Amino acid sequence: MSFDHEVGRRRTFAIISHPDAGKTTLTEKLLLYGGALHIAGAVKSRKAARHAVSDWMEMEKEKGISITSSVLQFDHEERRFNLLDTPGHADFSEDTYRTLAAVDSAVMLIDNAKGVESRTLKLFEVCRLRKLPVMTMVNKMDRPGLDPLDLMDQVATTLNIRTVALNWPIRVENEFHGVYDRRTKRALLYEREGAGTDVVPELSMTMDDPRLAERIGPAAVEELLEELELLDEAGDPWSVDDFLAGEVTPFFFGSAMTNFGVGQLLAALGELAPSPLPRQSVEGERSPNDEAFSGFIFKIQANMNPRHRDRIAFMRVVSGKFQRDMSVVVARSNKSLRLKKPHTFMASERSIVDDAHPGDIVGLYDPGELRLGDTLYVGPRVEFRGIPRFAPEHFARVRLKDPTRRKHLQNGLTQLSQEGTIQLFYREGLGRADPYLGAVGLLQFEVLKVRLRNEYKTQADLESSPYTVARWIAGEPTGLEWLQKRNDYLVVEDRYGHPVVLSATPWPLNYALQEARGLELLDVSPL
Ligand SMILES: Nc1nc2c(ncn2[C@@H]2O[C@H](COP(=O)(O)OP(=O)(O)OP(=O)(O)O)[C@@H](O)[C@H]2O)c(=O)[nH]1
Ligand SMILES: [Mg+2]
Repeated sequence: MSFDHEVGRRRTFAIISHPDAGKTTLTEKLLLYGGALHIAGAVKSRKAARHAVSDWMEMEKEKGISITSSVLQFDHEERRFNLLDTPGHADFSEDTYRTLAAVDSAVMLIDNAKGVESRTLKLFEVCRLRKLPVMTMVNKMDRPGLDPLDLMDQVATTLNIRTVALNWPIRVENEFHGVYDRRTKRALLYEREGAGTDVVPELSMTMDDPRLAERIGPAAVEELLEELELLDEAGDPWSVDDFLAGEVTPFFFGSAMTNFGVGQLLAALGELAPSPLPRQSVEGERSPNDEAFSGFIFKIQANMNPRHRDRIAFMRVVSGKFQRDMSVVVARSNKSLRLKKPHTFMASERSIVDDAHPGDIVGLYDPGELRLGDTLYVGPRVEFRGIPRFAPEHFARVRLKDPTRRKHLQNGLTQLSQEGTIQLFYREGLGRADPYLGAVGLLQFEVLKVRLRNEYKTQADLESSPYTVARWIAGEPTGLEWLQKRNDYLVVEDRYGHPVVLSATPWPLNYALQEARGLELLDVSPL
């Protein structure tokens, strides 16, 4: 297969939504329909011995929520998919934002009974900033919910984007029978069999097929025809270009739990979602078809597999061909690094890869040389813009129960902060001892404690601290000097030595902005 063909057949996308809309369930079902899984394990069913493939972390299995994003690669028909399942919980939004930097499109899930929720809005805004094309899947159609037209209207008005239904639900009195595919003009009726662990049998037919009326009744067929006519007349026309430009989102209706509509979504992803896109770098645009290899790190995860205590850096290939054992340059440090034993992923299962193409996500063994946002390249220098950190809103200090474990604690804090689990802020004159821990959401602290205990055998208590605001200090040096001269402002440093000011309320910072000449305060870390 030629290089260009390899690039063209790849689809790299993330699934995003408010918590509990069904991302992990849909992920499993896409794998099932993609032929990568034989039996889908029930998400959150505690009795079942199997757990969702992408919720692999101990705490995820216990709580039934996703805490960290998962990478899954599979082939289906002509395509190679790189799917990233993201956590919906706001406390883990930094992880989700990083993941969105690595994909070319997103599937936004909406719970049919709830419509657009707070996280839906936030995540959609990030997609818009990154100009990502977004497909919308209305999930849980097996249960009663809002009117499909109202849902489309809600998305259009609250998210300010045009909507076009590419399939339409066939429902009679809240019983979900299947979908009408508006592009092929065929009705797909599913058999209600089993619990969604296998691909469900489906019947495809034209609208005048007598089997349709037999199944849902002639009155329901009439009603469906009217709805479809209304969509044809009043709805926006479908345009792939508008979708790729982020101006319109196609709608799909389905039920990840019963597998209804999952096959259609997968087919649409293969057909409509963009193949790998160029990326902006300091040196200009880098096209996937460029021969020189480049990629960037968007996620670092230590101890994924308790049997291998190692750190994996997840790289998105941007251009050129990646090969096992190749030597690359790390743009930040200018150091050369040999990439031994690279992996592809099926959540926590990994297998060694010999090569990879633009769009692929590769897991690299990180000997401690890599950071979030790092660019790796071969040939002419290229540096992609890094991945920002968000200002924490919760702060704590660590109280160690057993002082002999101090080294392990330091080690754990450093590694986990490099992954982005928490952020560390150091005080002047104290070196790296006793840092402030910062988190965007409180659950991050819970994850930290559990991981310190399980992975670093360190029992630590967290003592919360009164700070709620952190701002990176930028602008003229006079601004920083003004803050440092006063003893009522706490100035600390992040891992890279950038000065940061912490405060219990926003007011003192507003005052400083008025008084300190040349001071700028940022709520996202400078790159
Ligand atoms: N009735 C119904 N329930 C569903 C459907 N899809 C998912 N669920 C249920 O919704 C709950 C949440 O599903 P998950 O797949 O864990 O949701 P998620 O979006 O991954 O959640 P987070 O990762 O924690 O944000 C589970 O109890 C699922 O069984 C569906 O199509 N119909
Ligand atoms: Mg999940």
